Amino acid sequence: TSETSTGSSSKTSGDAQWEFPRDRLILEETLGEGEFGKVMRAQAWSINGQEVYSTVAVKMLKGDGSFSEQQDLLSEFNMLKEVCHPNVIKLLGACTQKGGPLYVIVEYAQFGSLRSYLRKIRSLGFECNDVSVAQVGNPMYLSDGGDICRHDDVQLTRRDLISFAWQIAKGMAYLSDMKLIHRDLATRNVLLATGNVVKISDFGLSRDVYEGDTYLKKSKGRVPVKWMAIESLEDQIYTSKSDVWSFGVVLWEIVTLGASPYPGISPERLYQLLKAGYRMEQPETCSDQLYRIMVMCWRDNPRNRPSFKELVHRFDRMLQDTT
Ligand code: ACK
Repeated sequence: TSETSTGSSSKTSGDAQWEFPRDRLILEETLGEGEFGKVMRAQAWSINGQEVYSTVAVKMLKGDGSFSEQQDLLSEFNMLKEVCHPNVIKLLGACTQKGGPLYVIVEYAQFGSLRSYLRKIRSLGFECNDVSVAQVGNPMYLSDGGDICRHDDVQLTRRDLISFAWQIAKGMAYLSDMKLIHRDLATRNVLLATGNVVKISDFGLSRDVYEGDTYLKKSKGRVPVKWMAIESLEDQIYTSKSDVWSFGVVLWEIVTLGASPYPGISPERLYQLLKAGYRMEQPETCSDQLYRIMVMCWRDNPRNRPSFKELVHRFDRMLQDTT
């Protein structure tokens, strides 16, 4: 059934269980495109076993794509076959047969990327007439547990922001248990679905951990410098603890409602600054407690950073304290 086909048993089975006929897919609008790839919203007929159209997201290359881009998309497809967690985007199928481009079909997340959602909230914040919202810009506004934005259909509280962090940590704890390293964790690669459920996405750069717990990147590709751990910048070493560093940057993006990290600092200069001990300062909107966690994620020695499991516990406690 389609229920069991979403499980993690595909390493031994072929792609047949994931193959979805192209003629049952109606591509609609482009949701976004990067340099090489693009994501489209589509309707898929009977992809869940029921005789209905479901809204899905389809990942594909732009144009033909080079060999390495094709490999990235295939590698993402292969990673997604292995994973099954509520906070990780779910693979629904793929069109891999010759006679058309490679399509990877995943669940559709209603609110798009967490980054664009946070930015939308920030821009609405200034328009909202709620008192706590009018205080956007006030250093305390994220520290009092109140509303950040209440605007027609959009409402966001400080608790929601902590819940985003908690859910991302849970998804990442699962991935690190699975010995998977994401390598490109950032709010642009986290999606927001109905019910404020967060889904980790964009596995194009992720790799299985082969030797020990370290992945050494062999070739130069796209590098998300401002999310990268100091050892990844220096020696191209990637572990779950370098994902933890990126998670610290994600926390910074969350509390600043989608700001761009290290404002005013060029990617070329960043490594030297980090090496000299520089770290992003506490955003005005960030509680001391949250900033302490960020700084722990950015410790020089990967072993001194918290694990995702520890982070889940910390956010669990914070959520209990913010009810
Ligand atoms: O912020 P957005 O609207 O949400 O723009 C990006 C864009 O595609 C490029 O990544 C959106 N996107 C990606 N995957 C999905 C998905 N599964 N569901 C909904 N939107 C998606 C993302």
